[in-house]
Amino acid sequence: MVLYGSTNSGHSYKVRSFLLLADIRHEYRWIDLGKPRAERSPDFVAASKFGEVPVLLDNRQALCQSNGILIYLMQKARRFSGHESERQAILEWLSWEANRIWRTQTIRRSGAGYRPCAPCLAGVILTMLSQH
Ligand SMILES: N[C@@H](CCC(=O)N[C@@H](CS)C(=O)NCC(=O)O)C(=O)O
Repeated sequence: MVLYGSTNSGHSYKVRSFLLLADIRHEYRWIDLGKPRAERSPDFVAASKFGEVPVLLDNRQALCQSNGILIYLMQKARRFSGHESERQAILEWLSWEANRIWRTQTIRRSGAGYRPCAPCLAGVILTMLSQH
């Protein structure tokens, strides 16, 4: 597996955390979000449907959207999937969290005058995640 991600991205952080915690072998390819999208590595540009990280390559299949990737990994690796009675709660938490990240990013971007991916969520989200 190959994970395209960035240390400035909370969305990437979630997927990388899963891979590391579940001990899944993968290659991590760091994408410089400070570069214009067209100048990022051609393999990433080809794999990334929305031009964003994270993207997980598995058997030539390019998966995007962090929570979609988490659910894929959960099913494939049979890790962190919880008991059947907990599945709905897992989906609820993933949906709750996606909305929180989106809002935080939007607030940061508007504060930064809508520069493309203002040092993303780094400060805010990574700090938040590290505290839990
Ligand atoms: N909904 C997507 C959001 C991904 C996203 O916003 N990624 C940002 C980094 S945190 C990105 O790659 N931005 C690229 C850019 O702005 O050029 C997910 O959950 O994966």
